[in-house]
Amino acid sequence: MSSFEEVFGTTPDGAWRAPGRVNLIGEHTDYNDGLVLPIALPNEISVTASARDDGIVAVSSNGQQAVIEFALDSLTPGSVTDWATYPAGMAWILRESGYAIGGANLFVDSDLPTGAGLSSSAALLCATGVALLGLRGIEVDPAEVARLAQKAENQYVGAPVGLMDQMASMCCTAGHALYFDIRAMSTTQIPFDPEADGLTLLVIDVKAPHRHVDGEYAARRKSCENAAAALGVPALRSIALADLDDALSRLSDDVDRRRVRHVVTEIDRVEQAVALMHAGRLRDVGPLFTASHASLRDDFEITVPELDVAVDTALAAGALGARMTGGGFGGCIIALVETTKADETFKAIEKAFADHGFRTPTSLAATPSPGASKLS
Ligand code: GAF
Repeated sequence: MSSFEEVFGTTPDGAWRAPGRVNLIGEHTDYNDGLVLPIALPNEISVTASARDDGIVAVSSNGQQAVIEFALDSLTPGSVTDWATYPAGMAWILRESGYAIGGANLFVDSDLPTGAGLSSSAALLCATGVALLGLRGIEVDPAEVARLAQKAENQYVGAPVGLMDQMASMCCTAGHALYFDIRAMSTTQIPFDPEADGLTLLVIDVKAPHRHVDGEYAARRKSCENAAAALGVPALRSIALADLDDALSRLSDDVDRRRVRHVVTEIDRVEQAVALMHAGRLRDVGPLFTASHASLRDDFEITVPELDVAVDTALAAGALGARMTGGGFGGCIIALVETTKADETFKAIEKAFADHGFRTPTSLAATPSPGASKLS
């Protein structure tokens, strides 16, 4: 354990935080101009910071003695590597976008698991962004910080991600899911309180080993873009569910056809889920989760055995619905269960994992939490 004071030998000017997320439904739809429905988690990344007047940013994190330093003036994509590429990328995009940030000492702490598909990258970018801006008293709309964080991840880190994770980290509110329409760039806060209905949203990290996540993500995105171009639309969002069969008949590539079917049906499932939540019918959202998982497994082909076993076991234990959440190829599942069955559902998954020789899964609290803010 270390602290800002131990590492930098001075007192901080303030501390800022940004949370991770789980997406309730709407997977791999964001980069298709679609709809998503994430909640922010209580797990978050904090950045404790002080301003410096020499144009240098120094970053350190809990558990690491090393301090990594870079000069704001000489930042270019690729110039800072390892985990510090995220704070460097955020500093770079803020400067490129004309924000008068200056040098800083940044101490990063986290209770958000990395590599679990809970968007720790977006949380680190957003926490760094609000800290660097906050140190200079610069006020920026949260959705704009999210957009800058996405640009940093796309252009500095080199990951072709969509805008869902950053928006969740910046714009979620406690007790709500964030209904985000990417094409319209509009957000609506949807009350989400499973406990009030006697329900629990289980979030289970299946601890699957990393399997070529980045390349597969880029390949899915490319496939969607190729299909949109072949269909003569700006993005797959433009294909209505009623026109899906016609669109599929115009595509020659079977893989592209299945990718398109996932995206178009998934966007429709988000709309159905939101309508059911508005109508107070949360239990009826369960089957949409399960249909989403089947689509991600069979058409989008981004599940792994751990995710499928966890979902199948949750359903066999009586879950109302379950699905993988996030980018895929590992990470977490969510399962909507009667609260009275939450413990036995998790135990059933633990047993199934032991039987399959998988790593031991862990569960997280899924309390819908607020987006990024100043801590002190
Ligand atoms: C990852 C990406 F970062 C998001 O933009 C989104 O595409 C998600 O995978 C899949 O829905 O988290």
